[in-house]
This record gives sequence, structure tokens and C-alpha cells, in this order.
Amino acid sequence: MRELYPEIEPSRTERLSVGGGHTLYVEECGNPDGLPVVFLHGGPGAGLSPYHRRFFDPARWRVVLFDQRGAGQSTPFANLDANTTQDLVADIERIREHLGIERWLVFGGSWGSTLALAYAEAHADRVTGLVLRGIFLAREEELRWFNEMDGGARCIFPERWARFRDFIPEAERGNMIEAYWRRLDSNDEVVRLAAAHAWSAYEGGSTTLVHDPDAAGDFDEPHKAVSLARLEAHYFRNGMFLEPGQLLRGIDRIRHIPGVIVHGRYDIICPVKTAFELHQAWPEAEFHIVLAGHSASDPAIVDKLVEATDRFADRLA
Ligand code: STX
Repeated sequence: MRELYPEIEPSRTERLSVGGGHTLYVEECGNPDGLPVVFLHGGPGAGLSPYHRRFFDPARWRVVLFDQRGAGQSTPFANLDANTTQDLVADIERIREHLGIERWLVFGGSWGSTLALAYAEAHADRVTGLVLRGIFLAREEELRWFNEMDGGARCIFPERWARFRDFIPEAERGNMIEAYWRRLDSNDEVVRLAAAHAWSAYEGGSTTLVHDPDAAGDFDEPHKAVSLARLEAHYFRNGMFLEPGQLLRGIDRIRHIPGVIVHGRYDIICPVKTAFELHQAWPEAEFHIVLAGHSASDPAIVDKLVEATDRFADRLA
């Protein structure tokens, strides 16, 4: 099994003003003369983590990573103005042009896979390949599965679900996303933080194949909890700013691009059915279902993702 490349520090970081009042944190890692790749993080609102740099051979790749609007070190923090899928797609183009990159590999997991598909369908000529993990197509069915009372996730992680559900009074449980949204957008900071914590503990703690119902998860830290919860609820209640079925309908625009899809069989946040449907619409893509959950750091997922970037480096060299 392949493992992550060693820890690495950025060779360059900058802050890029992109309009709408937003300034993005952008970093580059690896070989400045290497093959370009852009990393798209999840959520929306999850922000970058240092391990995201490690899916790429630093001798061969020029890795560009950035915190999306409102996330991580981008400012203003957790801000929802001018914060839509179209804005983020435009940001990717702005970063590419700013760095003088002609075409690049696009690598994304979960919401990062959604954004990667939206970007590639809009700018197919800029994409040398796609590496997608934990596919999320942002459809109503997928949102209900994880966050609503009739979803399936509650049957798999009942302890964690109970804490998420019980934060909302019974009368409001018919629409959990809206009920959370009202609290995440409250003027009362204590209410906002408590809601963010409940939302992010549920999702952040449900990622790995080996589940510990009492583990804090990666999104326990208040800063991360607030951006993940506010950005997700904002995007979810707006249908991710996509037409229903838009990404599958547009698939013909990218079927000529080499693609690798990796998905955990036991992904409870984004069930593998979605990846199966993506592959049916895009049979030319390589498709791997592995023994893993949702997390990019589950070992079987790391193995396939690193194998994919290594092979892309051979092929694009
Ligand atoms: N959200 C999917 C997503 O991007 C619908 C995502 N799910 N969990 C995460 O991201 C974290 C593990 C980063 C919290």
C-alpha cells in the first residue's frame, strides 16, 4: 500500500484578492518547475490541512493549494457574501492565470470533487486530468441522506446522529438544515458556536472506516467548526448553487479528459452510489471502490490517490 509523501512546507505563500471583498490564502509546494496540480478542499468551509500537500511527489509536482472563500486562512472568515459555486470556479481560474499556469491536474475530494467537476465542465480546456475522491454531486437525495430525519446515515452512526438531532427541538426537525441554519446565522454568538459545534462534530466524526462514536473528530476546533458549518449550511440550503442534475448532464464536456474516481465502499457521508452513477455517465474514467470510509486519510484511499498522482506524473511528463 502506498503512503502519503513526507511532510512538507510550502515553497511560497501569498494572499490573493479575488473581488467580492474576499482575499484567498494560496500556497505552493513541491517543485516550482514541476507539473501543475490544484488541490480543492472539502466542505465547503473545511479549509486546508497540512496532509493535503502529501498526495503528490514533491520532486515532480508543482502543487497549488488554497483556502476557498470564507475558509481557513482566507478572509473575511466564514463570510457568505459573494460565496457561491460560480464564485469559487472563477477563483480557480483567477489563481491559474495569476500563477501563469496553462493547464493543470485537478484533485479534489468530497465537496472538492463537486467543485472539480463544476470547474472542469466550465473550463475543460484547462484540465489535464481529474483525480476525484468521495464523490458528492450535491443532489437533494445526497443532502437528505446525511442531514435529514429520513436519511440513512442515522442508521449507521446512531450515537453521533442522536447528538446532532437532539440539538434541534422536535418541532423543527422536519427540516434539519434550515433549523441549523437559523442558529448558525443567529446574532447570539453562543448559539452560533453551539450549533457549529454540533454540526461539525457530527460530520467531522463520521469520516473514517473505523468509527469511534466518542472521538472528537478533526472539526472540534471552534474556528474549523464555524467555517465548516456555516459554509455547508449556506451551500446546502441553496442547492449548492447548481441546477438539479447539472453536473451529470454536463459530463460529456469532460469525458475526453483522463479521470480517476476513488470511493470508499463504507463512506457514510457520501454513499458510493453517487460515484457509481458518475462512473456510469463517464465510463472512460477509472473507477476504484476500496475498503474505506469517506476520509481522504483512510489507508486504502491514500493508496489509490497516491497511485493515481504518480501515474499522472508519468503520463503527463
Ligand atoms: N460535505 C462533504 C464534504 O466535503 C457535503 C465533507 N464531508 N466531510 C468533510 O468534508 C470533512 C471531513 C472535511 C469535514
